[in-house]
Amino acid sequence: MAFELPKLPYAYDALEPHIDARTMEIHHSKHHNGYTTKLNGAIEGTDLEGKTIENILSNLDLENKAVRNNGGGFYNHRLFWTVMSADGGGKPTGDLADAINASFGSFEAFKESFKKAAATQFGSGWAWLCVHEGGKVEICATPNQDNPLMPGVGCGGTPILGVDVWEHAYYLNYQNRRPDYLEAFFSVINWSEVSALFAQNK
Ligand code: MN3
Repeated sequence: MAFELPKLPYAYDALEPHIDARTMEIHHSKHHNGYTTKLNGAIEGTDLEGKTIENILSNLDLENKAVRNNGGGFYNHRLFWTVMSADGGGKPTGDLADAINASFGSFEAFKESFKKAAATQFGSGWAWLCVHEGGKVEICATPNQDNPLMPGVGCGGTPILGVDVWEHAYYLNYQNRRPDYLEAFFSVINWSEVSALFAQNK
């Protein structure tokens, strides 16, 4: 079974004005589609074919650049679409809110740390909120399409929130103003989905 580009769970314009429709369309139909196609090409006929993306990335040989870049790109964007929503924003509640308070002291302190990790990732990459076994949450950032599932990369654990800071994610609307894009991202975070991922992976 080859990997398939997942459908967006909303229309391209659903996240406006925070993330514009043109950016979403290009990002999903060109960038994510490209990673998916190249991932399938990279694993075809190898012993990685038929494995889950989580299994592939968790056991990745980092020297396998085609799978590292395109498998990471496939997984990262698949997560990214689901952690945003037209009726997102606000704050997490329940167990996730407790875990965030335990690690960072407050939601506001978490938000500042997350935005800082994303804003200071040099060049292209991602910032993550990850959950470890036992429920501790941690922030980290990774370059390019790396992610914390990859052995020895980032903070480990399972990503439950990620923000894409490649320029293709924001340049049309925000040009070089990455901090403005990050503030806008917080207006569309789907905390109910992030909470569900926390509960599944803690
Ligand atoms: Mn991207």
